[in-house]
Amino acid sequence: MMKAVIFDLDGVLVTTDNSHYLAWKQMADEEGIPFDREINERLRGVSRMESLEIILEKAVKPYTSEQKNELAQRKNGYYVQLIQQMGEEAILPGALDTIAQLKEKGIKMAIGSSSKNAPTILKQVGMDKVFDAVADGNQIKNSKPAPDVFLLAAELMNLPAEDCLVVEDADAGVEAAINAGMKVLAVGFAAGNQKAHLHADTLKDINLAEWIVKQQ
Ligand code: B16
Ligand code: MG
Repeated sequence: MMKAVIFDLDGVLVTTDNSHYLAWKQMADEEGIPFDREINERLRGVSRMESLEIILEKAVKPYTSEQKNELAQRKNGYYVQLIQQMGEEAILPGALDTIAQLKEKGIKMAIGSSSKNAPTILKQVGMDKVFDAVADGNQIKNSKPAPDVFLLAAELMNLPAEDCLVVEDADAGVEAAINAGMKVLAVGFAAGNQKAHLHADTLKDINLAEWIVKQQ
């Protein structure tokens, strides 16, 4: 029985994607590595170090693991500066209404994000007290498309995987939800993903609470 929704954070509830792009772009420009919005699309839902590896495919010189750590840290410094200026305006269309409707129907909610900055982001947008559980990049070893972050979110809510629906904007995240044995609503950049069970451009375009109640 469907009892809970696990939200991805970046690109589903909040729009941090441009800040990720700007921070990677600054680091890549400093290093003389070609980087554009097309390459940036491949980083959606992917962990920080795996994102760096994708960016380094275009690098002309090899980097040691120490240097790679420095590049990732440098990017994160730029990113944290950007998200510290962020507020409620970063919340995506339909997110607050969907959360309110789910709460009203007594449906549990969690975060399942690859980001190690998830707690900061939730605080910045005033959502730090909203969720029954937060599973993020700080608590897991294998990032999406591995199912770990969603399985952890379900475990933290004391629910089996099959009782949870994931909302994702990344193909890697849709894959992760399926690998976890969960249903998935694909939104935003993943809205066309045919592996997902439900599709919507934004959370504004679907009544998720109603859909879940119908499954119960
Ligand atoms: P950080 P999500 C993901 O968040 C982003 O989509 C992805 O672009 C980013 O590289 C990843 O978090 C790691 O973020 O560097 O802050 O740990 O979409 O899973 O909420
Ligand atoms: Mg995302």
